[in-house]
Amino acid sequence: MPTSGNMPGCGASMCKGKKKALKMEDPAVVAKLEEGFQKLQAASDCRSLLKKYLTPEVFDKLKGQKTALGATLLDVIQSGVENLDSGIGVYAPDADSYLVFEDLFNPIIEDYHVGFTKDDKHPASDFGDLSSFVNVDPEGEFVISTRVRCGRSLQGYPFNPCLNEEQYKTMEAKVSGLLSSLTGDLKGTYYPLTGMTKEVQQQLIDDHFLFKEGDRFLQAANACRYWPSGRGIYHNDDKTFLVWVNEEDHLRIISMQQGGDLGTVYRRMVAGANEIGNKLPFSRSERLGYLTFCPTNLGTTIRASVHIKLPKLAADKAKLDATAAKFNLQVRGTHGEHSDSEGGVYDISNKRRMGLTEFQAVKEMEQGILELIKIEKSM
Ligand code: ADP
Ligand code: DAR
Repeated sequence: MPTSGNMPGCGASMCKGKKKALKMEDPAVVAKLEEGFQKLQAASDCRSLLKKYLTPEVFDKLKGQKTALGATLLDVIQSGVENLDSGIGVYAPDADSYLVFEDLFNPIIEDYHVGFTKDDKHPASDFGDLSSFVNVDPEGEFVISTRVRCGRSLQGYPFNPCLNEEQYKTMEAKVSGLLSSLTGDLKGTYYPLTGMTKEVQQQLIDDHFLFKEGDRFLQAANACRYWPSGRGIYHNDDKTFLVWVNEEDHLRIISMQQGGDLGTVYRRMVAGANEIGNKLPFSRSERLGYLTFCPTNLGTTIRASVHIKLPKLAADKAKLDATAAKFNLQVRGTHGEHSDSEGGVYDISNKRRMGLTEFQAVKEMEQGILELIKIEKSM
């Protein structure tokens, strides 16, 4: 429910560049916004992009606006206000928020996506030559597993803060019905979170198949209401093809397997995304590419990662981070963002997702991982 209290309807996917700002006059929301802004201003140790780009001028310009669905600036910034240790600090409550609150989103997008300016346009989707990807670690010395995921939003539905329980359930029914028609390597079963035992759920999380629960950043963003209603996971028998339903995004389409065979993993994710996309209209912006709840996932929405051990490079974490950054790679802990490395295993993935094609993003990751392994071998 947007903070303005309006009951969300079905939000159309983003209009072609027209700003649809309405006047927001809810005094309770204005008061919370003023309080939140003062808190951000006072937080000298906050390093989020929200703090960096929510200047007094931008705040004054946006605080009185809302989208057609009733999403306000408070819906956008509340997670970053509550969690001052956020890296980004904002989420889009609906597709139109990227237009109505563009004075805040655009500089954040330009900063995170390495120079994707407000005048740039994300390229058409292009998965490229699927046969051109290699096994990044054929001898199996360093890479434990490889994963490629993309995010998708269903046209006609807003993002978490604007969804009601009925919509979560309708989306789950629509998606799980479609997934049941998948065949071959993609054939599998949908498991709703509702009714899943805690033991089964925890084992799926520990094995890196299922999303974690209780992410405080998502909770503060109003992304976990009615939990676990409408949420679940689909996977094939080998758990090499998985789909997350209504976690952070409407869909996360995931391919993963043991070892470093990036080509096989990528081809499976592309096949899954195409199969689902042929049956369900995805929400896509002419300028921003595929739309997602968090601006860090816009564009290709692709994160290609390896779980990898690089003991020599990782002996100096700062050096590992700096070396990875040279290849536009991001280093995370074993359980993804906001987690630590366990047993020397790091999750290393492409950082760039916007302003380049899916092929280029995964190729950048492939080349970067090959370079890291070469450096590790040379030490
Ligand atoms: P996202 O991929 O959407 O950013 P996370 O970073 O939270 O989400 O990762 C989701 C889950 O996927 C985590 O449990 C993480 O450990 C797991 N994961 C990510 N990369 C790999 C990989 N290469 N092999 C196995 N599990 C992985
Ligand atoms: N935790 C939020 C979001 C960062 C990007 N990760 C996502 N979208 N899962 C932050 O601002 O740090």
